[in-house]
Amino acid sequence: MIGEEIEVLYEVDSTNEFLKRNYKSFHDGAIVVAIKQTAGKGRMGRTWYSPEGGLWYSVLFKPKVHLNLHVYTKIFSIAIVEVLRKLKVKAYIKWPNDIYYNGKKVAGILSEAVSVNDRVIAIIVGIGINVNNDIPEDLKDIAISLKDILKKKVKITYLLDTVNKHAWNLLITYRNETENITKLWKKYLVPKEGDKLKVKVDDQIVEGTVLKIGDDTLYIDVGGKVIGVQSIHQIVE
Ligand code: BT5
Repeated sequence: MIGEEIEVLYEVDSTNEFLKRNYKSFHDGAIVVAIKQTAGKGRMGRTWYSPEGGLWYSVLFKPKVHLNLHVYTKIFSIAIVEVLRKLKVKAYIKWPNDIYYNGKKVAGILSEAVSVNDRVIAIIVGIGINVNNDIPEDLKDIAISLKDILKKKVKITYLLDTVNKHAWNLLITYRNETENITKLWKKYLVPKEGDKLKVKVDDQIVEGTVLKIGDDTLYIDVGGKVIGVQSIHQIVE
């Protein structure tokens, strides 16, 4: 189960970092929730704004057989989107793993592996959802909270519980057929294969068509030449 063991911290630098330091003291499926993070982080050293009112937590996995890191990220992306859709929030996944609503980011996921002597011994999946927190002025164009979408507050414990239960069901159902997780992930994914995109390549904006979607790379046909896009931030539109 996810969340049978739970540690709630009022304030911590980052729940991912906390679990990296303390994973030995927790069992498989344990979660660490913070009321606020002082150094919440995104991918590639980016900052994740995490004041009181949001849902900021990390899940620890210590299975006998590890799945690829992407599988855990996809499972939580799908779980969050499906739980939000039940709340009538038409969320979608923006490649590779951001949760968006109407062009703005509602949630983000940061999965990390803990390795000892090149062997993965634990996986930490960090989840950040803007729930009842305000969005600061400098992020208002790109981020949104559930309370502003629904015009009312959402119970954080309900969200935590339903996302975890749903993620656990997906994991148990599909852990031996991860191609079905990818299929489900693609169902909610934007862009889709065949979509037209504008991409920034060497400071030039070029238009292309998505040929193939990979976990780390989008393959785009730009006038007959195939280019690989590594980060969503190269995508303009
Ligand atoms: C992510 O990174 O989207 C992963 C976020 C994971 C956060 C959770 S919270 C619990 C756990 N503990 C941690 O320390 N982290 C995890 P990325 O795709 O790199 O997006 C980062 C970018 O999103 C920033 O550069 C900002 O532009 C934007 N951003 C920052 N805070 C935001 C927020 N609260 N809501 C929406 N966008 C935000």
